[in-house]
Amino acid sequence: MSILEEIIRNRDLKKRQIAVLIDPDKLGTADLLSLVAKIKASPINYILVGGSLLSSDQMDEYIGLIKKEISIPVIIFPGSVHQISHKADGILFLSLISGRNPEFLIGSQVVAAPLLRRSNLEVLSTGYILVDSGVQTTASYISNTTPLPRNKADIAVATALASEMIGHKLLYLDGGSGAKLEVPKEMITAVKKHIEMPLIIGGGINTKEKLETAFNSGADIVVVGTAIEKNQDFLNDIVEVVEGA
Ligand code: 1GP
Repeated sequence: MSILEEIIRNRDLKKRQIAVLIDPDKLGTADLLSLVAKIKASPINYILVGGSLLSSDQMDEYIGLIKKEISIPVIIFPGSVHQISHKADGILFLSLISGRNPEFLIGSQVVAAPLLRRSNLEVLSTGYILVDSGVQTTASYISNTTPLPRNKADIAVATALASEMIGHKLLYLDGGSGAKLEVPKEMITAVKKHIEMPLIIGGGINTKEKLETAFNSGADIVVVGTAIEKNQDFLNDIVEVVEGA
């Protein structure tokens, strides 16, 4: 089964799906291995690897280490073309549709496409919307784009509809890594009501309550990065929310 089929099947079964985001710059090998062991013993569905500003040139080695230990899909969440690794299972082929910077709408994708065609990576076409989260995030600064205003659910809906009409297969609403404020629940609910494709939510999810709210508002997958990076025991809270559904 492809990764997309797995996401859709879980969504149709109303399963709460979790993706743990790992930034190779922030997690050394020893911490990585202990985290992967914990993930292996949990119901986590996917591992995302990447970051908006990544200096590590060890993506292959890093992902190789993860793949050796675990069988759940490992998906690249790329900040740039340099983060493509053939060791992963798939890649979020992102188009930053909240922004108006052509480089992140189509430029990088053109450079990446021939590399991806030669790889075995599953390409997951994803409309990527950065939502204002109270502070400027690395993603918005590096991409030189303005995030979508957090009180404008109508703009989020229109953008999501355009994304679906263009043909994206997934929609990702992201406050950005370490977001001070998570994506508003009203925005998640409004977007969910208008689209068929699976909805991914991330950015600033660091409590059980926020995780629960994201799922109850309509998230099919929630991405958690910083909270686990700071405290791997947060995985226990995640398991409670996922299994308490
Ligand atoms: C960032 O959505 C991801 O792009 C995860 O965010 O690191 O805040 O969990 P956090």
